[in-house]
Amino acid sequence: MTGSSPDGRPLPSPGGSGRQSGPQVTDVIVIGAGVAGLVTAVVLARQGIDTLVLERASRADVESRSRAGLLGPGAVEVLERHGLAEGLRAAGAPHRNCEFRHRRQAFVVEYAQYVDGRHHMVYPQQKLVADLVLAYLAAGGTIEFSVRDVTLDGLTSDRPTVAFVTANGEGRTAKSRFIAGCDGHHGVSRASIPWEALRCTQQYESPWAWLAVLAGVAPSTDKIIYGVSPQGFAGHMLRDHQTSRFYLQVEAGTDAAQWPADRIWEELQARLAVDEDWELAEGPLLEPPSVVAMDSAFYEPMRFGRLLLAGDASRRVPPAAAKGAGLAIADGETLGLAVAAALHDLDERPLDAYSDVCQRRAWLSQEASTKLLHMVHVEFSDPFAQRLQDVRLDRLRTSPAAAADFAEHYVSPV
Ligand code: RFL
Repeated sequence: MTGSSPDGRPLPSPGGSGRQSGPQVTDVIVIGAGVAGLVTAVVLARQGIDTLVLERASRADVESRSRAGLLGPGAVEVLERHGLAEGLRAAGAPHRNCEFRHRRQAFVVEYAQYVDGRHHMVYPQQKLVADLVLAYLAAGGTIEFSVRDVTLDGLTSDRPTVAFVTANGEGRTAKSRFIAGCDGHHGVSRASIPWEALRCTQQYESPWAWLAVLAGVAPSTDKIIYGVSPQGFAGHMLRDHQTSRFYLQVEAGTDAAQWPADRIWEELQARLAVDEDWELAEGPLLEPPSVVAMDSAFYEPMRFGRLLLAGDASRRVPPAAAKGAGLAIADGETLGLAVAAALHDLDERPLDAYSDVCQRRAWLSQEASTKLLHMVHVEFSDPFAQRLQDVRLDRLRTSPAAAADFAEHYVSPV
């Protein structure tokens, strides 16, 4: 197998799976070098399975794209099991409690104490992606970055194929035994499945969205803050010592351009304010704010012939409970082990169970997300819903049973 040079460009192959006139032949083609694709690829490559990863973005892009920061214990356990948690252990921060703010009063939920100490780690997703790329290359895997025009064919045959154009403009075709579709929610993999073969269960048009803001300022807190105020929800998340992530509840369809920095800080200051000595430090925005929809969608089954979907390619879970990356990591492990069983032991039972195993985890995570959204989002025109929200937050503050229930959702299954 070949690797990539440090800038991510493909190195020439000594033979076998590199550049050649006929189709390249490999065991598994993984489309997408996000967390789902890279965990799948590492699990496969470590088992000696010939694997080719095709990624649309450059290596520099995937290693600098800021997204998730909070990883639940289930995801961390997957990474530990495969020796992929070294960077996270060295530079990540444990996270065992979180703070709610409601009507200018703050209270902390020590959630880890209700779930045997299970807790999150704060570690930027792009750093994890960089760790996974290194681990995959060290296992002898091949990655082609900056590919384009990826098309899938023959998915119900024994030898599905993928055509693509390399970074230097060369058209290529690769044949494999399986294809792992890990190319995110708008990728080409799911779109290659005939629509009648997929069942989509979704919640259309959530009235809410989040304005996602990344600021170059040290967090003003050592724990995540979920702020509920008459102006709406505001979240203060942690990334690293110089970077903070903030979210503001906005109407779905909001144009992020209507939110210049001054307006963002004014609104964060108002929504996170408490009747105690606390200041929110402001800083420069590190990227233009974006609007993240709170819509949810699940596509089943996650298998069509020899194509298996994983991670965001098979669903969209709102980022409220910070489950998306964890689910993608867990899918990657399940997929890698199932394909390995099929190739090494001719045992297709794990592949047959793959979709159900992943869907169960995902729906549990959706339930956690839905509950948290109802806890923190303000229904401006519905006083009835607001009174119920008051009760929910009050119970969370005062009832150990309510806190334990929150904790279970917050840390499981990923
Ligand atoms: P990714 O990470 O989107 O990776 C897919 C990869 O596929 C590539 N690709 C293609 N490659 C080849 N050919 C094509 N045609 C391709 N089309 C796409 C893309 O370039 C990309 O590299 O999907 P994956 O691996 O399934 O991982 C999913 C997670 O990224 C996502 O669920 C999380 O980021 C969600 N999420 C969070 N999850 C958490 O667990 N904890 C969090 O704290 C958290 N915070 C967040 C989040 C998502 C956010 N956004 C951006 C919606 C915060 C935000 C703001």
